[in-house]
Amino acid sequence: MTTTSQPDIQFIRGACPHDCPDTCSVITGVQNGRAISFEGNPEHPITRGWLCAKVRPYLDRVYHEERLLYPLRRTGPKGSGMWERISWDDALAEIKANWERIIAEDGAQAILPYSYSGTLGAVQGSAASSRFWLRLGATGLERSICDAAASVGIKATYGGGFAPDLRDVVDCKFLLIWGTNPASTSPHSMPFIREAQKNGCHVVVIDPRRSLTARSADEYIPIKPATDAALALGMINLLFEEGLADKAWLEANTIGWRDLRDRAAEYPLDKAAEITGIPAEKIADLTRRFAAANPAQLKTNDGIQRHGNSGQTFRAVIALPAVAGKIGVKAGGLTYSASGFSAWDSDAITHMSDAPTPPRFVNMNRLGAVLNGEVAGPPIRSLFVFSANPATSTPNTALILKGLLRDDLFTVVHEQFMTDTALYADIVLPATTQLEQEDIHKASGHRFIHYNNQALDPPGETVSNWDLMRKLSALMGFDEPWLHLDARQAAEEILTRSQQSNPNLRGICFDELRATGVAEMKITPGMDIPFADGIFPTPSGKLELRADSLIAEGLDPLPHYAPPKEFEDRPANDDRLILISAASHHFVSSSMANQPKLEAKEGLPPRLDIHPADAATRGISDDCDVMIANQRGWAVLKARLSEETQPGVVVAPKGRWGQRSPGGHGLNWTTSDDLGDTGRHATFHSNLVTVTPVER
Ligand SMILES: Nc1nc2c(c(=O)[nH]1)N[C@H]1C(S)=C(S)[C@@H](COP(=O)(O)OP(=O)(O)OC[C@H]3O[C@@H](n4cnc5c(=O)[nH]c(N)nc54)[C@H](O)[C@@H]3O)O[C@H]1N2
Ligand SMILES: Nc1nc2c(c(=O)[nH]1)N[C@H]1C(S)=C(S)[C@@H](COP(=O)(O)OP(=O)(O)OC[C@H]3O[C@@H](n4cnc5c(=O)[nH]c(N)nc54)[C@H](O)[C@@H]3O)O[C@H]1N2
Ligand code: SF4
Ligand SMILES: [Mo]
Repeated sequence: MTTTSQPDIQFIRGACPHDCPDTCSVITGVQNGRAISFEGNPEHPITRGWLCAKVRPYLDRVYHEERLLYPLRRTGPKGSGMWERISWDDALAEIKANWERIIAEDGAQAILPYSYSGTLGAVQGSAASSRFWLRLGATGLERSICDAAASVGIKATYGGGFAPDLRDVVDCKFLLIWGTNPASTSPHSMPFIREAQKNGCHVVVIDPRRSLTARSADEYIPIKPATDAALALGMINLLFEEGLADKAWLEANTIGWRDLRDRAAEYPLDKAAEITGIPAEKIADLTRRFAAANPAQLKTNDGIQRHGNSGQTFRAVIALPAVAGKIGVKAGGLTYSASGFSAWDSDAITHMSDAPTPPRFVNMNRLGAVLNGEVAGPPIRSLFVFSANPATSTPNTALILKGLLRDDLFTVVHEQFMTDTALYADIVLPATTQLEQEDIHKASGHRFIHYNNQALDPPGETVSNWDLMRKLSALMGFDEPWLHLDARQAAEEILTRSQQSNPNLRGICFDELRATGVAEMKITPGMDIPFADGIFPTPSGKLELRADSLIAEGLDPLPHYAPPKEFEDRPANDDRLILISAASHHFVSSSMANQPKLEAKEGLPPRLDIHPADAATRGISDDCDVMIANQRGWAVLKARLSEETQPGVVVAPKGRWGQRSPGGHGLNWTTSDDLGDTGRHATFHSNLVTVTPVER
């Protein structure tokens, strides 16, 4: 049922597992047990038959000669890269012996599982990251590296992520793309945006640097990093001052609009202009045009979430379309995430009601600090990493490596490749790719549910995340059935139980989903156009422009602008520049960054974009090696003089591996592990570095 046959080729329907709003539907052609083609599903209304630059060559990844195929045990000092092949039985026995000793002395809380975005599947990602670890009683992980600032803001304000249908964008007349770069990070939204442009839509991008998306927009507005709250509040103030705010809609559908109006009054145009670096007339003009257009939409995502002040910034930005009266209109409103439509039942994923509450939590952004003792109670004595590469992707690399080098830390890494993190493990376990495992997927960018059928036998002795959790459950003597279901049973359980709590999922038949690989949700009437029914799943049932739910967490219930800690009180002669390390075009975080063709396409050697004015004062010329540095660490890149960034801001994409970079240092040697203002979120882009030429 799951295959369509040609003479001797089977076509298996699957889903892209990566952290990307598009969640493409993919079809793998398999002949004699080997994948010979990998393509986007032509019938899928969002995928439309094509895949992005990074995942199109997925078979290069699957058949990469450096795939890890067998368990390994460290034989030299930590990080030395000296290994011996061992059997799965020996690997598991060693894990068991270490864990039993640690648990006897300090309890299972001394064990920390660290996983994140390797796969976003409900089984291989979410269930594998929760069930066994809850049952074990391990330390819990605050999963705050990516969308924590926005999660707090969207829930407090709108009640959840309910974006307009991506396909409706074609009818939008004014699209404000704010702090996101979909041309790289959600490429399947671009054809819809282009069609809108053909239909007369005016597309504006607000970003500190001219991103790939900005290059094809109708208008690009550069902004000083982390000042977006001042811009949004300045615009909101003008809407009220000029009678452009939709007061009737605000009165009927929101709480706190008068408080927000009063707060916004603290941001007159001149002040907003001074803070953001955008001329006052430009802000006024943008505000008036956004207000006048219908339907008009604001599209935002992660770029504005990576600063110390992002929680309040995000709240200010998402208030704008509400004040302008754009919500509840087809093709208008706010696009952040569509995840709210497809929410899985959290207990169906985790079985937390059947397991003990985690004894404590640590914040994943603070991994380095945590491994070096920043934890209440006994230290972390065993770290288990899977679906993540913290030695590349988590901030403050130097501190993480110091922790990973601890002799008394027992580290296991389950991986497809010998990543910067796996290099420091005591035991490395080989992991499957998406073609070798089964899973069910929802999407954050659209309204389709996908099934990933297994296309290939696992190579060597590779094991999926979920099967590894089943092995670990058996190893530790846990016999609850919910730990031992196979992946298909777990997927079916998750869908079936979620259908009880989420009506949007009810029309989906599991067997049909497996057969076709795709099912469209039937959205509850009234929410098809988000909030057209005027019902918001917030405590008040209204859109909360003043979110009193935040007061309990010690937060300002109204958005405001304050600079991130990293940028406060900068001396007049401070010559440091702000480093923005947003998404690359050819990798997903650090995944794919070891595929030579993609690495070359992204650019070798890795570049740092610097404005010619900043380069001149530092004696930096095009192609010269430069060191970026601060109190946390350094990395070396090749300078590219570019007017696509602004003075004061340097740009280099995230994801390059340390082991493939000069001196073994990637960018995150410089990034801060300070936590942001709400959601204890990551602050990668609030990063001041000196930039100096280096001799090589
Ligand atoms: N090709 C590719 N796609 C990816 C990823 C990848 O690594 N590569 N990563 C995936 C993941 S994990 C995520 S979370 C998403 C991220 O996807 P996006 O939402 O696009 O986030 P970023 O690329 O981090 O940043 C987007 C833009 O925000 C800008 N920005 C930075 N600071 C500010 C600011 O203060 N104000 C404003 N207005 N803009 C700012 C950056 O310059 C950048 O152009 O993409 C996913 N998709
Ligand atoms: N400087 C800077 N750093 C950033 C960001 C930034 O904007 N700037 N963005 C941050 C963001 S948004 C995110 S989401 C994080 C992402 O950080 P991570 O979640 O650590 O993502 P990756 O670095 O891609 O590492 C994922 C690893 O999982 C492995 N993997 C893939 N599939 C599987 C599987 O099925 N099983 C197992 N066991 N392993 C698998 C891959 O080989 C890869 O090594 O990075 C953050 N890092
Ligand atoms: S990374 Fe995104 S665009 Fe690329 S194939 Fe996966 S879901 Fe599609
Ligand atoms: Mo992310």
